[in-house]
Amino acid sequence: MKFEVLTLFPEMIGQAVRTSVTGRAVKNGLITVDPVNIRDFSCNRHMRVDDYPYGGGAGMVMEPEPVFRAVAEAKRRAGENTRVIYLTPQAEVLTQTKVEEFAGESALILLCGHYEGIDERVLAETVTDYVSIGDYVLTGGELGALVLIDAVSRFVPGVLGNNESAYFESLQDNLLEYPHYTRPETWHGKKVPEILLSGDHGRVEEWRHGQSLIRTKERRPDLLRKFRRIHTIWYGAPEAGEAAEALTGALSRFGIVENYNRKTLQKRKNSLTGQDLLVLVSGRTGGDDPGAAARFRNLSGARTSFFLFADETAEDDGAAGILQSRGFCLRGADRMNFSFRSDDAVRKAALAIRNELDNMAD
Ligand code: 6GU
Repeated sequence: MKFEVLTLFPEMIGQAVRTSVTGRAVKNGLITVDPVNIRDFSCNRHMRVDDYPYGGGAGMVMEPEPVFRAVAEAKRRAGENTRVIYLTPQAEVLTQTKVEEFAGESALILLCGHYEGIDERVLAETVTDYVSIGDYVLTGGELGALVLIDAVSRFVPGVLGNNESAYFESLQDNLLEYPHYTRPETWHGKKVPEILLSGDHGRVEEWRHGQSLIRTKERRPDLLRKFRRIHTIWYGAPEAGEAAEALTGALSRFGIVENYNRKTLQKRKNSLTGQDLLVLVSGRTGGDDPGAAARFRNLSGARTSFFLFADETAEDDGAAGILQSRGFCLRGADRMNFSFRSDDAVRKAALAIRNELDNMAD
């Protein structure tokens, strides 16, 4: 991943990024962070890049031309179609979903403003994304750029010790992390929760999920409204099962995957709530297929959102219509060729779902 950072304070970027996890990533060549000094593109002898605002008022405004030239230089280095992200409090606040979306790019250009801001015309002409890191005002965009670089770098393969952990971080699920403990077993008279010493992995996971819920309810009730328990149901060819497992894993650490080729599941009553999310993955079916109506006769929702992913080679069996008549609301549908299923396709599908969920909650 390549980051081009346009700034008046290049040393601020260089110093911070060469520390800790991002520092190691730079050393190992997994990410590159190249500051571009906007002042180098000044149009006058004094290297001035700002001027008084038209219409009067306090402060200075960064001129359009030096910024335009700096962006052009960054695009020469990173590619003409690279996204240009302007760090500004006048934007939507960065979310984990957005971070993952950015992580899907091979390069990003980060534009940091200073003073009162940048001339609107060059922003309109060059910027593709506006990002804020929170509802407070900073003196410039550099800290925002560093936050974005840090959060995105976690998704670059190899940057974290364990490749998996970027995805299994709590915010993926819109839940806060459960509490963590290490030795000693008793510290200042406080004991580590008994269950963590039990060695029962299943019960530990269940306890952690419960703790995540309690903590989110206490500290971030706004996030809890976005939490959806993922139920993935697949049927047809076994590749659909593989795609279902991969997609569910990319969405949540608490997801449930069920194989609806099995008659026992078709017979069992399965009622999902509005807090659940159904992901349907349908592969190519054989001659003994009972059809969508029979398969889902015991499955019902309560205005439960669902997404449908069908194999390109599978026939449309009307599953979407059946489910809509059984209390489910279709939020998105796509065709994927599961036999050519790539991790990239799964990641994109997961992102599409998360984006839709984030939007639904707002
Ligand atoms: Cl990204 N930039 C600036 N200048 N101020 C901010 C911000 C960014 N996010 C919140 N406040």
